[in-house]
Amino acid sequence: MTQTLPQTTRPPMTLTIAGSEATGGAGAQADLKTFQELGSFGMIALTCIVSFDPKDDWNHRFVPVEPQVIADQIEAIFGDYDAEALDTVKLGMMGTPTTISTVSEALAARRPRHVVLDPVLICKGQEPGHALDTDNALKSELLPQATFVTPNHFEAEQLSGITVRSLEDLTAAAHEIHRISGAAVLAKGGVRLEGPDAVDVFVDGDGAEVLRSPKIGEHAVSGAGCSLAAAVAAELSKGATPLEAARRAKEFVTAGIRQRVAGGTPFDALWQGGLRG
Ligand code: PXL
Repeated sequence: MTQTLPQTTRPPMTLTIAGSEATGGAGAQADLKTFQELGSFGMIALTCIVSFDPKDDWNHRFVPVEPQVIADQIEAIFGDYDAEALDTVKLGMMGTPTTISTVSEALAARRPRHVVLDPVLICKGQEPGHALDTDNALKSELLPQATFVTPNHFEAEQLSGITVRSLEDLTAAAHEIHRISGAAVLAKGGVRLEGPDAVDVFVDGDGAEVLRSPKIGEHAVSGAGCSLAAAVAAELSKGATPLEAARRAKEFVTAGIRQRVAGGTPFDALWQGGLRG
C-alpha cells in the first residue's frame, strides 16, 4: 500500500514543449534550468534532439521525436497535474510541420492560461523547403494559440512582414505581431540593432514599453532566446503580469549573458545562474 502524505503547498509549475540541445546552452535544457532558478517546477515534453557537429562547423544534426511520443509525454504531464495547477506552457523548437500539428492539437484540447511561444523559425541543418513549411505551420497553428510571443530580430521580420533596421521598425513589428495574434509581444533587438544598448520592445493591449540594457559584447549568446522566453513563462506561472514578466526576464538574461560560458563552439552559452551573483 502506498502512503499518502499530507498535501503540501504546490510550487508554481511550467511545462516546456521544446527540443534537446545536448551541450546545455539552449533548448529544453536552458528552459528547465531557468524554471528552477526562478522557482517554478519544470517539466519537459521533448519535440526533437539537436546535436551540434564539431566535424561540420558545429552545424545542427536534427532528429524529430515521433508524434505519438510527443502526444504521450503531454498526456502524462496533464494527467499528472490538472490545468489549474499547470497553467503555463512554453513552446520552443518544434522542427517539423507534423510536430507542430501534434502540439497544436494537444494545446487546443487543454487550453492552458499562458502559452509563451518562442517562434524558433529555422534550424540550421533543415533543407529550405521543409523549413518554410515548418515556419508556415507555426504561423497558422501555434501563433493563434499563443498568449505571449518572443520573436528575435529575424522572427519579428518574418512574422510581421516589416524589415527591421531601427527601434521604430522593431516597435512597428511588435505592434503588428500583437495585432495578428492578440498575444503580448516581446520583440528582441539584441545585438542586431546598432547602438550601445540591447533593446527589446514589449507590446500588449495596454501599450508599449522599450526595455534596455547595455550590450555585453557584439555577439549573440546561445540560449539567450530560449532562456528569455522560459523566464517569461516562469514569471507568469508565479502570477506576474506580462509586462512584469518581460522586465524580470530581461534582467535574468542580461545577468546570464554577463556570466556566459565559453567552450569549443564559436558562440558562448548563457549561464542561467547569472542572477545568483
Ligand atoms: O536557440 C534556438 C534553439 C532552440 N531549441 C533547440 C536548439 C536551438 C539552437 O541551437 O538547438 C533544441
